[in-house]
Amino acid sequence: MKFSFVDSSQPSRRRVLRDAFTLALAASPLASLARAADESAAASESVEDVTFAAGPRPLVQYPQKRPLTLVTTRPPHLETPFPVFNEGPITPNDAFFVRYHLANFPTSIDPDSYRLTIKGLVDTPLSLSLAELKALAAPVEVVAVNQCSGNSRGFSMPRVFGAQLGNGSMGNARWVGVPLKAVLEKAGVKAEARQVTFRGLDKPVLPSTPEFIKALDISHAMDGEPMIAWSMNGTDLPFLNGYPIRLVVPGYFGTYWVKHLSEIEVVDHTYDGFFMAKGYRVPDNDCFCIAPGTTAAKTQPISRLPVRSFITSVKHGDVLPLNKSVVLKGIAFDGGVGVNKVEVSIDGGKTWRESTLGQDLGRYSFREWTLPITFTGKGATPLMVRASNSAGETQPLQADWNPAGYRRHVVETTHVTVA
Ligand SMILES: Nc1nc2c(c(=O)[nH]1)N[C@H]1C(S)=C(S)[C@@H](COP(=O)(O)O)O[C@H]1N2
Ligand SMILES: [Mo]
Repeated sequence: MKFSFVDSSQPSRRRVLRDAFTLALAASPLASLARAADESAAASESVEDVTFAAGPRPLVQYPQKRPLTLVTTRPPHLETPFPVFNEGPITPNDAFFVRYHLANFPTSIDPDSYRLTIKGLVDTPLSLSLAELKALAAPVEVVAVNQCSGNSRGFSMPRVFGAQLGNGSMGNARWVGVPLKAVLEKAGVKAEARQVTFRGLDKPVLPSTPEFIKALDISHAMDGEPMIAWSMNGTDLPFLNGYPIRLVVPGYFGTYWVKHLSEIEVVDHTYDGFFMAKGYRVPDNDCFCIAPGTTAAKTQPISRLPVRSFITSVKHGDVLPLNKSVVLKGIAFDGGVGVNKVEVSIDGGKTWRESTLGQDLGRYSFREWTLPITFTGKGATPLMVRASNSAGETQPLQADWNPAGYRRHVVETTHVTVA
């Protein structure tokens, strides 16, 4: 690894702290980041065990992170190695996935001069320091899943364009911050407000590349749930997960969780920037899906997470013992209704056995499940897992398809052998 942490000539406690967030040499931060990732990808001998069309992918290590699965280098897209999800319902910060759209993302941030601007249709535009933001309201806490819209895209059949993501572009963390609502109320939202836009510090490299700006309806922005968070699992946000502050939108796909949040603007229209009007849209129908080769009559911005579940304790190709109890374990989650049932089938979906749900960390969190099974038949055995929520929503047995490979939530099947 070639990350060079800036050497401090006046080591005060604050300097040391700040330097921990300085990812690369100031002279050429982007170049050194890219080079480091390339070199470590090329030199890597550790290859994550994934079995899908994209083939095996190397592990790479970035600052504040353990080795993560490389999807793309410029900009970095790193996935959580899947076995991490078997370790507990909270994804550790150093294993949490990383995704950026724009190659020109910050590599050094000074918390003392950081400002969050609130402008547009407000009575009083604000420019808040981190201290002012933190003092603005009582902190709130939520355990919530951040899942990329394209998580699992690499399994789409027929295959779709875009980075071939495995199942590791998701994570569950405990977030602490202030409600977005409190900040907007402090500025005073004008009556004409329709949407609120969010922008972070990252910038396109080329002027022709659209900026990464996301929008929420004013009613959503003011409903008390979206949060401006500075803490993740009890500590500052890792740099690559949005230090020093990011938007957390519980129940919504990660695309709205703007990192290095620097500017909030209240607008009187439906914001039509690229990442709302063109990108991150799904077919506007009940399944958010179309037949491959057809075009959606109408689309809408992607929004809430559908119900999903995984087996984490066994992987494809594992050999499980005959006539001996094996405890299967996994995770399930949804967009905030709350998972109330996880079932497993070992006979191709003919019969289902209900698992025991683990600790409830809140309706936006991963929920662990366990199920002891004694296999009494030898040979190839498909393990299928299906979650439902208390609104009766469940997972389809056949994958819904859309051209961007978004929102995948088919019943997962893990192929094992009983011997
Ligand atoms: N500033 C900024 N915020 C961003 C993005 C980005 O490119 N720039 N990508 C979004 C997308 S698509 C996802 S999936 C999540 C990923 O969050 P993570 O990198 O903390 O895992 O960040 C979101 N916030
Ligand atoms: Mo994403």
